[in-house]
Amino acid sequence: MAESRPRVAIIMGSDSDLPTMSETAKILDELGISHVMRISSAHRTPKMTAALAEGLEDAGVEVAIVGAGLAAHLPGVVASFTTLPVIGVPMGGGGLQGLDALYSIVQMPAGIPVATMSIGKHGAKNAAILAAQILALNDTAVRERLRAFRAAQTQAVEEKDLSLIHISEP
Ligand code: RP5
Repeated sequence: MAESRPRVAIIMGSDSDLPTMSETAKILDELGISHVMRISSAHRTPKMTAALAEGLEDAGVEVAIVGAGLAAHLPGVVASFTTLPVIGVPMGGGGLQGLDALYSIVQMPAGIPVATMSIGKHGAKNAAILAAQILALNDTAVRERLRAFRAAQTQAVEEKDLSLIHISEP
């Protein structure tokens, strides 16, 4: 990354979350946003999680994106140790196909919000875009890159539509 200071921290509960949370990193790379990835568990390494979350602001991080599965307490625990915006990503899979993680992350009690995304890779991608939108409030370069990202997305759909019309012609 061009900047050494990570603007976004991607934290996940286990390395088994990496295939999903890598999607977050890919979009942040595309948008030119510096980030750091960490593994820390709310249940297996609670002290490490507290220290990590407490140190985010001093490290210059502006947004935390936190992914976890099953009884997914990690996003809420991170949020309890920082006033930075925290975006939660529920992992899919498990016995309840990610519904357990979704409910664990989204049902935060008043006072400690977590902006909860959809389950799995869609949520992981949207977490990166939402983080970029937060940073874009005070960063015109990020805003411009977001606009270009949207325009490319629109163009890709239009091109697919055109190719479909072409294939369907007699
Ligand atoms: C959660 O438990 C992690 O976020 C992960 O999604 C889930 C399972 O972890 P592993 O047993 O695969 O390490 O804490």
